[in-house]
Amino acid sequence: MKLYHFPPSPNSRRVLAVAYHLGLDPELIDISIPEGEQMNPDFIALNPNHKIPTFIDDDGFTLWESTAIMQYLAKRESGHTLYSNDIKVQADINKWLAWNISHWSPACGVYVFEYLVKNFLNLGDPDLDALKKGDELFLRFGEVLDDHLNNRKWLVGDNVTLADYAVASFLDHAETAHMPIGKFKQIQRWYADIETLDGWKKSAPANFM
Ligand SMILES: N[C@@H](CCC(=O)N[C@@H](CS)C(=O)NCC(=O)O)C(=O)O
Repeated sequence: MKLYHFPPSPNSRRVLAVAYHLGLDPELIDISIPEGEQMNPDFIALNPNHKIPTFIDDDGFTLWESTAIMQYLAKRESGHTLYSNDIKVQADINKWLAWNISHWSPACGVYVFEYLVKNFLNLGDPDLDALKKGDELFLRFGEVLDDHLNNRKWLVGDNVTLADYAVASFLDHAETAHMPIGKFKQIQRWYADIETLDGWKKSAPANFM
């Protein structure tokens, strides 16, 4: 199996962490977003959105969208707790996956773009209006996450699931991207546990943006 990725990207990190958690070892193909490698016609033929992560299974089955790839890998493998077959537990995991796509990743993404991507690509100073909007989103949805984690080790049930990997994926950049995470003690405690997971450690990019 192959995974086209850009190592600092939270979108590819969550897929790689899940793959490693499951004991998989995909061939990694680096796509340098700053150098525009995602615009190569061969890559666009795989993913017309020209976005990483993009996954190809051993039989040629090709899939894009990080959440769909995580779900596919978890369904493909057995003997793990990442994606329960119980319909209510799975629905709960799906709820957090959808929440991550709709609310949490866009909130975290503001800081990553304004502080890291712009710096990396020489796109100028952070936009204060964008950061103000980011603060509104981050504080609003961060409170939901922090409250939920109170007295819970993981987001759903007693074991780490896809929900944890998905929601955690931007937080590696929390400090360098100046996310206002300071007041969210439960998120910090939970993320410290994520950082102890073998799949998370093994998927860490060698260099940050
Ligand atoms: N919803 C997508 C988002 C993927 C995404 O935004 N990837 C970015 C890097 S973080 C990308 O490839 N951007 C290149 C482009 O849009 O041309 C997913 O979860 O897989």
